[in-house]
Amino acid sequence: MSEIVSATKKKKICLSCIQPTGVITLGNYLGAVKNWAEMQDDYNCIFAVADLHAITVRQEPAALRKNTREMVAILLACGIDPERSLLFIQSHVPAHSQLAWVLNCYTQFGELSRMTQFKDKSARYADNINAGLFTYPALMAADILLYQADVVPVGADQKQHLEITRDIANRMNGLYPNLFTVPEPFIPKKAARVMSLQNPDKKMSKSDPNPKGCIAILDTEDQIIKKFKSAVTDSEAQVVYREGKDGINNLMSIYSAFSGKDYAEIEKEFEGKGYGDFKLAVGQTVADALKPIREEYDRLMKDPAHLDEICKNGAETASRFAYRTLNKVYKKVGFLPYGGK
Ligand code: ATP
Ligand code: LTN
Repeated sequence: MSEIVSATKKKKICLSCIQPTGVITLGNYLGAVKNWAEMQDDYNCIFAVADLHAITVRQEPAALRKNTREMVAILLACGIDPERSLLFIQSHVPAHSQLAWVLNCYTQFGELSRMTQFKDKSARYADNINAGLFTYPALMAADILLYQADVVPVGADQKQHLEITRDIANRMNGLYPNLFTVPEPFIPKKAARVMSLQNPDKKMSKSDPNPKGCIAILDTEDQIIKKFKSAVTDSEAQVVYREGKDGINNLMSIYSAFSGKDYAEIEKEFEGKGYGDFKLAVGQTVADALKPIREEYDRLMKDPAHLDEICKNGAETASRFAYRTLNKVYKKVGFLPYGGK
């Protein structure tokens, strides 16, 4: 028994979050959520729905509420197990906003100005370049550092945000020793960046206005196969992974992530066959893999009270961990404790 306890104690902490901005895409699934589910045995996992981050882009309140609850059901349907992992909603644990403020004061304007996500999003939402969009990485750093996370599984697009988190942690540890664990990114080798099926030079994104380029995890088999059939490729008609063949490379990477086959095996499997056969095989493989998730999601959505209960329990436990770190930070930066002690 004591062996089991000490083995459990040694497990590293894994943390990640996702914004409730719509149904997750194949990109979110392969780049992030599928890995989260697989990490639950080896790590103490913490997952949150980042609703505070979502309002950096204008949200319709009723839609945000609906998307937040749906995201919880999606994560559960993808295999996140509340018996083994903490699952909660970011705004339910106020320590995230509280630590974010402190970290804002230890983050430089210059380093925030270099964030590519800020540049992309401020170009896309030019009429709402708000301060939250700019300081988004400080809130993300708070999410991670509050729980002293060792690893953060994310897609390749979040690498820069993890680097700034590490910089903030190191900077604060330099001033106040042993304050934070400096987290490592965990970025999958395959499908770390799934591209749009219509614009293979753009990442697949859940807020893409063109639904044809994007596979939503809850799409039906027919929708999935249709979207893969109309995926943009090239005129070479050869299934090989090579620079310049962005469309085919993307499909091969998706197929590889689901089938476990490497690129050489895939090239061999489709030697002498056209793109039509290949696209159909990828579409069918994806549809088969996503079907059980869709069915489980439908089942979970029939009982919203159960979803809310999971979030409440998750937030209560998360708060205990979070306030331990927040209190330590408040003390180190020099805030007089409440009650004077
Ligand atoms: P939005 O369109 O609202 O900005 P998004 O689709 O980019 O959303 P996020 O909520 O920002 O998704 O990201 C959730 C997780 O999915 C992150 O870990 C991110 O790195 C990963 N991710 C997002 N898009 C992709 C993609 N195309 N390929 C691989 N991983 C991705
Ligand atoms: N910024 C991330 C979502 C996110 C996150 C986090 C990821 C918010 N807080 C903490 C990892 C750890 C995104 O847009 N994908």
